[in-house]
Amino acid sequence: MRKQFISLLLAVFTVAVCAQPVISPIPQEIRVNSGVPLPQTISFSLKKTKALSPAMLEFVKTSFRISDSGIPLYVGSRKDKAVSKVRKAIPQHEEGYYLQFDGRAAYVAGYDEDGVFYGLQTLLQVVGAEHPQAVTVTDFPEMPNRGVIEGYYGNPYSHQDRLRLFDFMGQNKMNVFVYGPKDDPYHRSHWREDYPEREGALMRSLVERANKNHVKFVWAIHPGGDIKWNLEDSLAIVRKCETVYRLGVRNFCVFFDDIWGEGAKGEKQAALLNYIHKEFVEKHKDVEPLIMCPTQYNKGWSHGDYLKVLGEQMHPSVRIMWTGNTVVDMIDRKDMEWINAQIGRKAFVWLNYPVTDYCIDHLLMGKTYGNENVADQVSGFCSNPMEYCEASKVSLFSLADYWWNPDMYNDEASWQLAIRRLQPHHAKAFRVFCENNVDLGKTGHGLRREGESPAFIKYLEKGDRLGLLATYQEMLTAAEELLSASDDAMLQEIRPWVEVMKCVAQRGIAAHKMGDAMMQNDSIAFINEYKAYEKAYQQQRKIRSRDFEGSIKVATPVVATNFVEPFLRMYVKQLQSKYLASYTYGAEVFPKQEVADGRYFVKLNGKYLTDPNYSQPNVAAVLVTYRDTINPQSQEFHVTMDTDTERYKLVNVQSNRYLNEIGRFGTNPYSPHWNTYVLKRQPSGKFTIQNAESAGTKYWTETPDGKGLGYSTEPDARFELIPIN
Ligand code: 14T
Repeated sequence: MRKQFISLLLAVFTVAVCAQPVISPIPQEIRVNSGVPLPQTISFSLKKTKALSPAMLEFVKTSFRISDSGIPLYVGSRKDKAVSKVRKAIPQHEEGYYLQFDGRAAYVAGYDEDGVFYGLQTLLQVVGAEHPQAVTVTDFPEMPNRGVIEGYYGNPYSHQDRLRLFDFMGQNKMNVFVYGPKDDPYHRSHWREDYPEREGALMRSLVERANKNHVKFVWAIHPGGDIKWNLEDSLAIVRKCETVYRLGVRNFCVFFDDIWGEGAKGEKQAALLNYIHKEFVEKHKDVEPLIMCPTQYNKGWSHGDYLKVLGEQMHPSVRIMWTGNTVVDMIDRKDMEWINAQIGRKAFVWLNYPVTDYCIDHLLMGKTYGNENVADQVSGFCSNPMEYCEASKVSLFSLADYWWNPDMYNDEASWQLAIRRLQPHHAKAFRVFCENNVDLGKTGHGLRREGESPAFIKYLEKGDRLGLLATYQEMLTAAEELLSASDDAMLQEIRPWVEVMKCVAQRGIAAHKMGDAMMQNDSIAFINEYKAYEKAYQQQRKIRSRDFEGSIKVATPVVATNFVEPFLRMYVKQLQSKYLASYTYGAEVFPKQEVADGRYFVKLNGKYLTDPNYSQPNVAAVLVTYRDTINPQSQEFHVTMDTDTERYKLVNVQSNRYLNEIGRFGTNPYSPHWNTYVLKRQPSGKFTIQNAESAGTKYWTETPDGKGLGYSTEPDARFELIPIN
């Protein structure tokens, strides 16, 4: 800290014009020697390369400008001759490095190979700056295992996603990737089976790319759903690990999360891990200690002696994962003290942020805040991201910053830098986008994120109508810029959300003009603007993400849900009733629907209508008494009026499958003649739902056991449609 302060002071005094170079993650100690004039483009001539590994040599040659007349560059780890001149300055810390670059020569001296790699990454940032400066950097990470755990439910990352992610991780000094996508069948549902040739080859190339970036590729198996605690299944796991070992993987992990019954027993899990340790890890010189995710992986779920049993019975080298006080939680020191005492070792944090598998319509692009400095209390700290790999990088960038040097972490500065680094050509527009995709709304997990739509809120509080108009216009301009530039992976990935932002902005502008028209008593303009508002809203409702054949989670993107969206709905509704109180012109354009198009819970007799299994074709809808917290969207429905029939269509939000006339999520193409229903609002506010046209005239009701949908000739007036925001 003190050193940092002194070097900061030095930097302030010695650098008159240029600010300190922006290095991320923020180094432990950086000194700027600003008297040295440096050219804009810098090339190096490589010296004494004998001790360098071929991979490192290749990395240097492909990353820097190399020329015989360049600045001499000496690269090596602490034992190498190349860096003997600066050996004493190398920090005694794994992955640490010393970098000295004074314009006449550059030394990149790592404590180890990882340190060399990170020193080179820093040098790349120094020479890549707009105005390169001479620097001396002494640096090391404070947390040992920093990275990403692909551990969510939903569409696993594509091969290209992962390749790009590993490069990004290398650049930002992250060193672990845990491979555990819930919906890779060879990880979980069919864990006993080998990867087919093609998938195996892809995994091999992933491991290569991870190695190149000094990222440990950890392969996880999730056997707890149907494991038998016998020798046969223990052998099956070791055998499977051997096949993955042959693909190049050297780090392994076993997950027991989200299971119950037989698989959840602590003694059995501990014995299995010990077996794998003995029969697999110890049999290979190059396999590192195991990691495991317990069933009781957060404090809220812990009970009995489960965690103590793991701690006492499991080999001390096995690391145990932990998500905090709840499933989705930020981490503080007290939490870590508690869990570490339970398990007799330092827990390996599995941070469920920015994962959105429980709120798939949202992107989490806001500031990453709320974690304390727990560097000395963890054996690792990884983030479970969104299934949107590119979008997740805003948070991952900041987490990398936090993991490396937690005391210097500044959530605001780190977020701003993430935006500039990820979208250098559209930083302003991307920032507007990020600002409007912050909060995740109410979920079963309770996490909320602050700071959404800051400009909008500022003007709303002041009652500044023109200010509000300016924020809609800013959103519109940003959306248009990002849509016309969709040339990189990030912009392609966020495109559906950008389209929604555009619609929200258009609605905002139309709503503003409705307000103007109202003040001017201009009913023609009012109705025209209402039509523009509705048109944009209808466009918005049609937008989907990941809506491809076989998609595991289709999203209906939402943007600015915390303030802008609810404000617009309320504002237009108010204007509409005010209008109807004084005017008749155009009144027919307002909806006369029994129920407005939107998303609803459909409840009968207090029970939720649910699509019980998105991967089972033609599955029957069920009625359940509880909210599904794993897959909340399985209980949500898009209810829309079919304009052809003026009847209603019910589509499950998660699976995107329509509910058919026999109460199943059908596989036939949708037909308004069969698959639309007559909804009638009763005086009680509840509804009846009736088949129509080709499907007859029967009313929906519950089956005699109360667990499913049945039919009756008598109307059942107990259906509720509960809107979801
Ligand atoms: F292994 C754990 F640490 C963990 O977090 N498991 C899952 C994870 O795959 C998922 O991405 C994450 C966020 O939804 O939460 C866990 O999944 C849950 C969470 C629940 F509250 C599954 C069931 C729940 F009831």
